Amino acid sequence: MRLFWDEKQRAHRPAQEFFNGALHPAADRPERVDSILAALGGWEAPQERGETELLGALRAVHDPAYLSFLASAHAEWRAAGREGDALPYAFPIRRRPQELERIDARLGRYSYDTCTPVTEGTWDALLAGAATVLEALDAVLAGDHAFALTRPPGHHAGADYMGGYSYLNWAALAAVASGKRAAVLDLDYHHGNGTQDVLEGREGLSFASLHADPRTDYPFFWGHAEENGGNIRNWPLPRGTEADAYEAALDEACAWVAGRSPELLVVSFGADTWEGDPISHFRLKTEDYARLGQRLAALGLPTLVVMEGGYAVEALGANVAGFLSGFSLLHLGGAVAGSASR
Ligand code: SP5
Ligand code: ZN
Repeated sequence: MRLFWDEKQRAHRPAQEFFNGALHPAADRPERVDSILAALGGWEAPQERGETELLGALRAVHDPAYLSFLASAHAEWRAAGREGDALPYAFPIRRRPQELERIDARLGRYSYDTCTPVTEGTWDALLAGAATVLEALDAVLAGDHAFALTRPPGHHAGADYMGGYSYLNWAALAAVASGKRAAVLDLDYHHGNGTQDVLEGREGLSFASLHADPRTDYPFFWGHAEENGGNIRNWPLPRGTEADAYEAALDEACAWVAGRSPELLVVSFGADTWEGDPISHFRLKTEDYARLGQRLAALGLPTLVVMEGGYAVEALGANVAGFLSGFSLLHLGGAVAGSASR
């Protein structure tokens, strides 16, 4: 398992997000990566890739106008006389075709929630994230498993929208850029609505997700069992789900994935399924994650894991290391899987 991370991804530093009627400190803090970096050894930085190369790969997933918006949104926000992070507050209830100029209108057009600020360093962090994903994908295509420590996360971002702390869809980028028959398996607590939207109906690509039932949990409007069909398969699970029920659903998902005969597995891994996660409600324990990894490794597919959510900052390292240890050939550093279930 090769491990990839680019320090430039720290440049995305949201201050606050708005949900449940109030502003809260942003959950996706740069410090999220610290315990992951400390728990594992042998990190590699991606090679420098020019913005032209990165944009070329990103355009296979994202609308060019959306990418331009992301690149300039914070500067436009400042030009409008605002301070701090750019946050949307008004949304087109159905997409409407106007040429929008005002930054607030553009923010609403390209997002679906108030939890996903564009900060001064967001675009630089996103380019570094794309470079990290592409480097990890190269490692997988060359014969290793790889983990891309991506931050901000990606699975809520669609072709032309941000949301759920996500701006660019890392899993979709890897699946599409691979040129292979690829399956994305999403194990974040929240449904990977962006990945589903991008991959739905795309030849050779599949999407399976285990997540909290959207009748009770964010993102509410996607991930219901009725959405199953074609290349999409969802397993909504109730709040309080523990390892037994989770692994039973995972076995079904693995069987479905295998039936799609992919050449590549992309895992959207969120550690917000952990029992102590501050914004989530499953009850997986630190020692459970290695078994999840083993189940996926048993598929015998070249595997790229990208990082999604997980907000219990201190516990993230042990949970991620535990999951990746299921794939073996891993360089374990400080905190060994299972030793730090805080
Ligand atoms: C990648 C990822 O995990 N994104 C998650 C986005 C969730 N944002 C919505 C926050 C609403 C959380 N509800 C908190 C309840 C606290 N008791
Ligand atoms: Zn999540």
